[in-house]
Amino acid sequence: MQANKRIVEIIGFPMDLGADRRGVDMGPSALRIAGIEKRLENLGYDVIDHGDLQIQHRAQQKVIDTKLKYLDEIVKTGEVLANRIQGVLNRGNFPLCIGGDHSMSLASIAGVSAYCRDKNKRLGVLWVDAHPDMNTDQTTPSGNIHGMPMAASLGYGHDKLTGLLGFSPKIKAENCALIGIRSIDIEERKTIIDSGLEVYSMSKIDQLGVYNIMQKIIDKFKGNVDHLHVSFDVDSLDPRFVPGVGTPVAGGLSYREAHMIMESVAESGMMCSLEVAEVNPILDVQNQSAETAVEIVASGMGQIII
Ligand code: 4U7
Ligand code: MN
Ligand code: MN
Ligand code: MN
Repeated sequence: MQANKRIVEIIGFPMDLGADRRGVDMGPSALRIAGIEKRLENLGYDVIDHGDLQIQHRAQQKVIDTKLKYLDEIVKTGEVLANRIQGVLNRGNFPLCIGGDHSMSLASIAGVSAYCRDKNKRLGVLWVDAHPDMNTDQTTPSGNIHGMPMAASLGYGHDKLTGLLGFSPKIKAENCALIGIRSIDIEERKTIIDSGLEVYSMSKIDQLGVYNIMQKIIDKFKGNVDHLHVSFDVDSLDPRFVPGVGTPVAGGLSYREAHMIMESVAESGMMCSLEVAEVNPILDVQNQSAETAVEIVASGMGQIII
């Protein structure tokens, strides 16, 4: 976090059209109930919460392409979100997007990337997730767009997704790092290899430890990136601690490992935008997953920095 950016603008994106399992549209609400605003205020930020963007309900929609479910509404609302984020950054403030399923990232990264293009800044992305989200309409086993945002941001996939805001790619693979990964689809793997993305799987975390990996990632970003965007999918955490997520996968980050990732981010001082995706209150127990997500945001925003 840069010292001159003291205003955090929260944008809620109650999107659930990108996923099959229902309930992530209530994620923004759960994060607010878990006290996200107060938590940031306690860290010394001024917080403006813009409420939620309007998204058409599933009941008002039809699936036209089973390989790209709800494409049109995701693109339409994504454009609105992308423009909003650009606005926040142009005001010199810090955007915090709260979702919603991870198809949100198509838009948030598009907005951040457009801003970076204007300002001649090099964009880097840290992707914290159980999944690489590197599917395209050609490889997807589900047709769910929340499995595609990383691919689309790198320029893989359907034109309507890659072409958001009229340019592609939004990011360069060499300026990205993925961590927490433990569920990769067969065809998706090929796109990952083709892209050259740096993927730190759970297995790599077992071998090297989160701290060492994060030092490596931050070192790389330090030389090559001016604006670091962090995309945090809460299913990166182990479902034992965080049951309220869209797509739970066993064997995830421990509570402390997740914090260590975000504490390293905070320590680097490089993060200029953040999003939290896939909180699912329907599967949660007394809002504990949303509470954990809020704690993790606080770590990323400098909670432990004295
Ligand atoms: B999330 C999946 F097949 N890969 O594409 C797919 F396993 O944003 C899951 O990371 C995607 O939660 C998960 O549907 C998307 C599936
Ligand atoms: Mn307030
Ligand atoms: Mn994801
Ligand atoms: Mn995921």
